[in-house]
Amino acid sequence: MKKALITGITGQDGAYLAELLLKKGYEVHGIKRRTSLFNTDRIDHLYMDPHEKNVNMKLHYGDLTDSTNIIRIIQEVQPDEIYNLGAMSHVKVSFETPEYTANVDGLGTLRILEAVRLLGLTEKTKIYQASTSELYGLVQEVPQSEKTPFYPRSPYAVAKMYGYWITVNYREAYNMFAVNGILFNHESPLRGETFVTRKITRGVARIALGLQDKLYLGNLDAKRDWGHAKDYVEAMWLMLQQTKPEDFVIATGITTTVRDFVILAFKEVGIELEFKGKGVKEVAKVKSCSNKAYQLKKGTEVLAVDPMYFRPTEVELLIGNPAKAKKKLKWKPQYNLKSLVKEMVKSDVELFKRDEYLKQGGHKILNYFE
Ligand code: NDP
Ligand code: GDR
Repeated sequence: MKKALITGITGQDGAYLAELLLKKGYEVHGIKRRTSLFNTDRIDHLYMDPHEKNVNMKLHYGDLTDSTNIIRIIQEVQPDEIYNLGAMSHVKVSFETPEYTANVDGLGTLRILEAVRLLGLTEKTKIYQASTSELYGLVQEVPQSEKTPFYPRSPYAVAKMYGYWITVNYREAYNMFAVNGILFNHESPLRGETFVTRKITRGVARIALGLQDKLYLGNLDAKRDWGHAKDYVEAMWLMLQQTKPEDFVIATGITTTVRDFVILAFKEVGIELEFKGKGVKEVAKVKSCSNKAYQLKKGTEVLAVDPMYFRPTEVELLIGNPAKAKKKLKWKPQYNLKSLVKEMVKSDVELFKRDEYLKQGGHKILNYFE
């Protein structure tokens, strides 16, 4: 039985990857942080009682900022594969916590590589590093491929750039099987609530159900190449099954503005929008609402721009070229943007029906603006 160790197992990708590896018959180990409240919601359905026999999923307390902890866990587990997904992954927040982001996302990667080397596991353990399309930052060329030069535009991207190069360096210096997946944005119903797609689908669900009046967003002109996390974790696994360690871009090859994502998401609940104004004055109003269950009148303002969500430096355009992954990994995504948006909106409508019942019962329902 192969053993895999996943850092960031409690995150969006960690949850999908753990599920995939368990299905493939792996023994899965994950590193979770100690938090004052439980943080395992995304993987609770995979939980196995450690008191039972034949448990093939195990969680270890740890943190990417603690070398002693990383070395001990890797020594204990002796993994065949490590997926380094743990990170402070929010671009806007990285401007507020730049040093911590560098420590986790940059040095954290070094700690994993160095632990494998020090423990003499370089021939046994393959390493996947969660690199990102944010490395491309300020547009140098489109579509972006494995050969496109990097120009990072945030403390997050700069930290990930260190992670990228230290992975390449350990591969070349110590002959390790260590690879970068340069993944473009990927989303799902498990996406963190403050990333733009999930913020939009939650907002759409809450507005339709009468729990929220308006959605406030930042840059509506930003363009992203959005795929589904379920498809993207499959690509991570494929990269570690190759005979030669190589870096790969994973993307759909299609780019969409934030504004168009908003339009698609509202359409899923039968609401057509019309946009008015420009820049910080831009708003979206209801043009029509075909779903009788939702009481939204024509002309209701459901979206406004709030500059507090603008970034000091922005990544305006991402569009990836996944040709190498399609050819060498034979990677075939199952989702497109429409099916992704449909699944996310449906899931959030179901989720917030619970709040609707609570509201009907007289409970105060919080607004979620972050
Ligand atoms: P999430 O933010 O959903 O998950 C991040 C995970 O990292 C969580 O499990 C989190 O734990 C954990 N983590 C955070 N800080 C630490 C730390 N100091 N030590 C150990 N673990 C930590 O991210 P995603 O699942 O979306 O992304 C997975 C990885 O892929 C990240 O590295 C991200 O930067 C990268 N990436 C993501 C893309 C995307 O579009 N989703 C695209 C390209 C790259 P906790 O639950 O306790 O917060
Ligand atoms: P990104 O994702 O920065 O691409 O990083 P995010 O969803 O945060 O932003 C995408 C684009 O939307 C614009 N935007 C807003 N973003 C947020 N979060 N909130 C808003 O209200 C809002 N309004 C407009 C942003 O300015 C941006 O242009 C994600 C993360 O998962 C990274 O970890 C990963 O590496 C990259 O994707 C690829």
